[in-house]
Amino acid sequence: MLGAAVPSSAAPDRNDVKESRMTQVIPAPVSVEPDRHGGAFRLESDAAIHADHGARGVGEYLAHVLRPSTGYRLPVTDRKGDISLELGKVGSRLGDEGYELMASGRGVEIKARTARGLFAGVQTLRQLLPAQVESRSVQRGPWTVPAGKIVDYPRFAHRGAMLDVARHFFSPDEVKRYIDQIALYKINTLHLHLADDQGWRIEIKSWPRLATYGGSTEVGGGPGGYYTQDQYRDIVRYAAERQITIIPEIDMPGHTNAALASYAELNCDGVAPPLYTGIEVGFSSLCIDKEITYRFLGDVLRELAALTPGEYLHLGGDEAHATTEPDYVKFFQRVLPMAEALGKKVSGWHDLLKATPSVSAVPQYWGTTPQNDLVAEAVARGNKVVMSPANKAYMDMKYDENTPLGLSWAGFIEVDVAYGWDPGNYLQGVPESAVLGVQAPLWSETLENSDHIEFMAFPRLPAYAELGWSPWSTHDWESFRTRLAAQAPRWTELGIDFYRSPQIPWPE
Ligand code: NGO
Repeated sequence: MLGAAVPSSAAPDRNDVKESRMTQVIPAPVSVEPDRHGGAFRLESDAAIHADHGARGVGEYLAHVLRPSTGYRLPVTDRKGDISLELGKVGSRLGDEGYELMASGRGVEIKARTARGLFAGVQTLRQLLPAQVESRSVQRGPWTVPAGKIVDYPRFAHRGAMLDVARHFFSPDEVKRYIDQIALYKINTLHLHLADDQGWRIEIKSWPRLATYGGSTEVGGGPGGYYTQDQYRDIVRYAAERQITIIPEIDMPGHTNAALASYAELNCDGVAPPLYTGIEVGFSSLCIDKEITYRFLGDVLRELAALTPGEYLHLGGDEAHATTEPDYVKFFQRVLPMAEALGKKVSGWHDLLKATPSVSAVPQYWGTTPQNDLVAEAVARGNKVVMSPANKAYMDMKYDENTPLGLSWAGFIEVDVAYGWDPGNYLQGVPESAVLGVQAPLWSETLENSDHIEFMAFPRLPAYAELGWSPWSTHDWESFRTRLAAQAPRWTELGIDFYRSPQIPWPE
């Protein structure tokens, strides 16, 4: 039975296929020089992975990716290796996330200043190997890497995805699966929308009913769920091993029905509303004039900050239609300093700018027009912005009118629309230097499981990843659609259920 998992007719690994792998990487690297003489490195069964001190974790991660499909032992060693992960001096323009990858007949060398850079190089290396390398069962190979040199570093520091675990709850394993998928494309932050009207998803020990009651349902009335603090810490650790920082969001003062339902005393009239399982927005508000509101948020933010090694807490702030504007400002003028006193920077939907947060706060632009005075004024004061324009970057928007999942309030977003905008030159008054990066949110009113997540995120997520990572000089729709098509066999190996956009020349 040993041979059963090995396909009987492995595709021939012709030279042209190998070479094209070098020019098909997503996100497009800064520079790619295939070796003029062709040639390739071939990973053999006795190969070892060398990892410098400080790069051991990345070495183990690479081995963990390569072992199932190759069937090789691939020990990770500080002695010589065929694939070598080296920390040290590289060109200064590479920064903390950049890397150099050199492949020749003798081996593959990845060099970077930090483990983050090596990790990015490892993602590139995966794409230089045949697609079958992503299989979870032993495949035949040969495991070749085309010879050549890649020098690469990101355009923007923040390359993010967001998952709404409030409208529908996703289990820790489902979240980890998504983390693995976004890591493939050098995404370095995952924003988790942890609380909304329909559910509170994180255990807060000082207010236990938030999770046990407020987390007990979801859109459509299913059982919902929440992460215990241990489970959440485990997710944070899992992400960190993949060089991804989690940004936790507690939305406020609107989008708070789950909290208000859990504790009657948080309501202005002292009466708890019922749990909510619909998809309307804008009807709930914390009680701005009650002291308990701030005691509550003080506790929540303190516990959340203690779970968060990353520098940001996201305070939501969107669609507070049930809060008057003066109340909104009053509210955030009390809450913003609370977050900062915990040693955290604040992020929030750009609506938050109504309360004029400090210049260290990062507004996330989710509007649908290329002009917004609040954001332009904040940039003039010195704030940096994360770009998530809903009509370009919302992965919960349908691809077209036939898409079975998703919403369409911001329009349809086919792959060309997802790819076809420049985050560094999109919003009036927001030059590239004021853009921290790009984030693609995935709201889950209509999404219930990993299949649904994948169908909406693939193939758009790689487009946002490329907008965030690659130099604008590489931006080219024709090239992108061909390279995107070449990713499909990898997704198939990984069991990713993707949308077969008619715009992309998928292989048969
Ligand atoms: C809006 C709204 C969310 C919805 C989402 C659906 C923001 C920032 N607030 O985006 O509550 O889930 O649209 O696309």
